[in-house]
Amino acid sequence: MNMKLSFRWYGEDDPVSLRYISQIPGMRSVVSAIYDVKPGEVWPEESLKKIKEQCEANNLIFDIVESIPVHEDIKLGRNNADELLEVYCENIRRCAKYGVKCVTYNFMPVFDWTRTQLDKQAPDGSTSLVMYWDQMRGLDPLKDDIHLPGWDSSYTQQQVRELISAYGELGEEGLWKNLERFLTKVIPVAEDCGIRMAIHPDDPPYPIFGLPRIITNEENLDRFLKIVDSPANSLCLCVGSLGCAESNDVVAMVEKYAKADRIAFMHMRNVKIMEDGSFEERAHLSSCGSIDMYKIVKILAKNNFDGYVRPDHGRMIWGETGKPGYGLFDRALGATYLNGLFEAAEKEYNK
Ligand SMILES: [Mn+2]
Repeated sequence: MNMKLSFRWYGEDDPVSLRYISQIPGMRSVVSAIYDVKPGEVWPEESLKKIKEQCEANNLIFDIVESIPVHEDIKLGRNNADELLEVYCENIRRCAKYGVKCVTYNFMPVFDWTRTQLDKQAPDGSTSLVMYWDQMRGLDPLKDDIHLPGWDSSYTQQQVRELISAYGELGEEGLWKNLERFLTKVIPVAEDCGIRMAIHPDDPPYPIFGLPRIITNEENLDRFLKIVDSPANSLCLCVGSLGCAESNDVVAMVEKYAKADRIAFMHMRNVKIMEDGSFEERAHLSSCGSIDMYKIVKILAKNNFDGYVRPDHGRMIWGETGKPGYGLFDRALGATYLNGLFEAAEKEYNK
């Protein structure tokens, strides 16, 4: 197949073993990172070498990183940003040295993603991540102690408040300016070492608690790609993140950016948008959610997409426990579903 099927692995502490991942039909690449080093610190080469070897021992390739986190001080453009950018570039060089071809990251202030519940039970007994506005409304992080699932628990409430007000002052244009500074420094380094940088959209793609969000819609993705017009400056097109805002036409976005060869990585997951704009993560199948996976895969195949694809979050099914969204079973079902769609579409369009 043209596309490169991949699976996220959280390292040795991940309850899902590389051996199990290697047993999924068609599985090629492992998406991982050095998770025990803080943002802003250099990744030890021994750790990268170890992942590479562990993957190879299981007949898998470690060639995609998710993610090298961007330090808040880079996003805020603070005094130490230049030093931190230097570290960031060094990490890109080190990843390249151990065979990495694609690096995912995001430019979201403070929180990587926001959900209100991680184990919402569906009628069939499976559980998944959800974002319900009626659980969200009335929460004010500047006044209340909030512990939403998935938020970095290493911050104290006081630190969260300080960060939120710093981003409030920075605003969207300030964040754009700091993103431009990041790209101007990082993309030439990535180009030099043969890595495609793939920005992950904001999840969800609209403001939460007044924090600025910029990687959210077509207009902003266009603006982002123009800052540095190079394939090394590409997208991690997460259909579930962009697709949980009804205003985003994800199918049209995939078409536009696949044609332009600006998608390095596809995150495939389905969400069901509810009437009030809340959303539930669902099984990958098109009929389970609001996103037409087959249409998206056909577009990719038509455009000879040869980048990375991974089944994004899965539900917890068959009694599995572990990291919410990152169990083995439902993501493996997602992978085989995607294999089927891609085989059909690639045979149809690449005769
Ligand atoms: Mn994603």
